[in-house]
Amino acid sequence: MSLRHEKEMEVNVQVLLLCRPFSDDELRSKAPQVVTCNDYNREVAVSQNIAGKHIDRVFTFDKVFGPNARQQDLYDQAIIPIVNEVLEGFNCTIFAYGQTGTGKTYTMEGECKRSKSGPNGELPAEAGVIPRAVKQIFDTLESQNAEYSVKVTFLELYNEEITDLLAPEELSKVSLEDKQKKQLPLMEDGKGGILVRGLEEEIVTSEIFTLLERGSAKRRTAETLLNKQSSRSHSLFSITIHIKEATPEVDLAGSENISRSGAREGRAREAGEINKSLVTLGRVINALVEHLGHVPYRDSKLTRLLRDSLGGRTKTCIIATVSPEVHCLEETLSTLDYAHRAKHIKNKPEVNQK
Ligand code: ADP
Ligand code: ZZD
Repeated sequence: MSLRHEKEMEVNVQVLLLCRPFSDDELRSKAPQVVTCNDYNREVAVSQNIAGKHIDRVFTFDKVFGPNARQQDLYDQAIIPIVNEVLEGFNCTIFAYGQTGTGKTYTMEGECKRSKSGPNGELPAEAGVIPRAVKQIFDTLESQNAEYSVKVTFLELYNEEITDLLAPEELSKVSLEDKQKKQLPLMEDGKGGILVRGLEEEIVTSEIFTLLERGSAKRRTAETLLNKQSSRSHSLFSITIHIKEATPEVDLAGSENISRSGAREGRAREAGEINKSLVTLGRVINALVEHLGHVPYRDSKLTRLLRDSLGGRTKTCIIATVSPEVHCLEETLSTLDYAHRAKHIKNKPEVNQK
């Protein structure tokens, strides 16, 4: 197969479904389970019978992870291959979509619990996609003796405003007004891409965890200070890798890869307020699936940032998260419908070469 052919191949967005376990409280309240996962058949069933009203629906996804799946299962089965593609030169995006409280942050970031890491520098079992991907990237590059550089960015999008979660400290006691000056603009990069002007790009070594800590601490501070509801914020973490090939004949075959993770979203409307980014994301997916001529990427910052990931040249994996709980049923069905539609989006991944 020629390279040209390979370049023009369309691939579908990959969609994974993840159902979190019942929390201790939910277990105590003996809430009925309305979501049943069959990981092996990649199916998820939603069923409920009340007062003669039956809901019975089955959805199939590229992979299904039921409540017993561990962080490592998801990573080994679904994410390792994606990170390998990043290391081969593709741009890849992984993003989580689902109702608040269904595990987007848990999945993408994970939790540190008490122990900061396991024995001998291993990640804790509760580490999510981001720290595991970072580890895989450094482990691979180190084992290849490659000459490389790794840069990361971490931003938060809230109410159509972008804040840099890695910007140097001075934040703890800053006034609300000062912080609003820190909003960063989105700009076209002149090559059909998009960039966030003024975003801190940190060159990292494997000592990245101080940086992650800075990011999540800053997000927490901002949430408290500005009284933000995390249910309406989106976080985006990106990793860019440049690899210099060792072969002297080849002059600088570099590659630039971005692996993004957007987590955190919530109801489309809360207290009468519209989450513009989330609503637009829905419209973009709809336009792509229905092959409508106009795709309204430009209508929100989230969709501008994700433009290349939805119908562009990036390989994209969506992790849809749901709760097993009966009270979430309506939102669960809407997440499943939405995620299922997203399976039909096609991208045309291209390897970066420089
Ligand atoms: P979101 O980011 O979607 O709002 P969170 O990641 O904050 O949701 O998860 C909500 C709660 O559920 C947290 O207390 C988290 O620890 C727990 N949780 C989510 N997913 C899992 C899982 N797969 N296993 C165990 N606990 C989980
Ligand atoms: N989910 C936690 C952060 C939060 O909401 O604050 S967990 C992972 C990815 C990006 C940012 C932070 C993390 C996180 C962490 C917690 C505390 C200090 C540093 C980093 C984490 C969790 C498990 C393994 C590695 C990093």
